[in-house]
Amino acid sequence: MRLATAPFALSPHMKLFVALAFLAAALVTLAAEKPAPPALDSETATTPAAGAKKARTVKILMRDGLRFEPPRLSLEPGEAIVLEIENGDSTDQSHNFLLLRPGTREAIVQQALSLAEKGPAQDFVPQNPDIIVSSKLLNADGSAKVKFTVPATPGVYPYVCTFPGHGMVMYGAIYAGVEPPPLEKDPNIPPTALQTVVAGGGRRPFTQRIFMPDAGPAAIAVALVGSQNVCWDAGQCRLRYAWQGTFIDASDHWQGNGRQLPVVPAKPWWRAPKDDFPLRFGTAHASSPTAQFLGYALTPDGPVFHYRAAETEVFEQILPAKGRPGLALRLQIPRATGPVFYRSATDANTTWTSSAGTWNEGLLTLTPAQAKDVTLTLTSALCTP
Ligand SMILES: [Cu+2]
Repeated sequence: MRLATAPFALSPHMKLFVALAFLAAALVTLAAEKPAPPALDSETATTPAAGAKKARTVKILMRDGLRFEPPRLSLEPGEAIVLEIENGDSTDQSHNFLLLRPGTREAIVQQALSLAEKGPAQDFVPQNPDIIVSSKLLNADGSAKVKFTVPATPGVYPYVCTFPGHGMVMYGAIYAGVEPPPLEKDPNIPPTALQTVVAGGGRRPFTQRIFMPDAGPAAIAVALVGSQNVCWDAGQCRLRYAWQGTFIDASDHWQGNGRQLPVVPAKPWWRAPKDDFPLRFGTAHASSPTAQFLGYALTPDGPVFHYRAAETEVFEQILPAKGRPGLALRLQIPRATGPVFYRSATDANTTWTSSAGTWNEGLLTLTPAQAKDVTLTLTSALCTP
């Protein structure tokens, strides 16, 4: 539609079309700004206005254990959304979906309960102007599309299932123009949500073999005790990067964008250089040895990686640095036959120290005796103890 170039050259037919388009756009806005009638049938709720920005499709799943997946979404205020809701609960439970005005979840859950025997006929959706949009009751494998416009007022808009008995645990939140807090500190999502979203459900230490961004296919993600997390590459037998805060988000349906890799929720504060295995045996300038991964053992402090490099057996454990901002890397090389060298990767923010050996411009030299058990400490100005 070339409105800008030919504003007065519209045929009567076209004028009607344009008028209808604006009316439709106004209705879409109204649906968001004014209380929408509850139990809007998804397919008939609203139609995207001609010329309006294409609605974004977002998926939400109902899962076993009375959970929404994802338990929270970040959307733009005023954004047009097509929400595809799917009941993927394998335990044959029925669920509905209601999007609410901020701070109204508990009251609406109570109101839905008070519907009593009238509940089923209205899909357990009460009459309440604080309901922005709702779906019908979805039986197992049922699905619905709900179209709505994210309210223009920034805020945290709860969503909930009001099927009797579900509302107190089965909920989540849309963050509209508001920065969400770290998942584990989010008061707007239920505690059960961490189990589906953060791998390990917030447990530390926690070790998971998983495809990771910026690592080979045999990556191992570790949530260390405390707040540090690392990606250790079992293909290359070395630490690849470290980040602080929430562990990986391994929910593959997050925001419905089909992302396969888990999300590392914070920018790594340290990254290993590309293609540089850090250990050398015998001479510092030997070429990079081939490393073979032999497995890992779990300890109460996290995994101990076991590999062989240049015929030398190495045990490596990554730990949080005690009382310092960063990591400790404990190396145990029981049978080195000559000096062992560690090529540290330093940048402007990081500092390496060690419990033994001598440093020379980022190169650590260890005698075979020192290499039996040495701890390197990597501290960074970019993280906190
Ligand atoms: Cu439910």
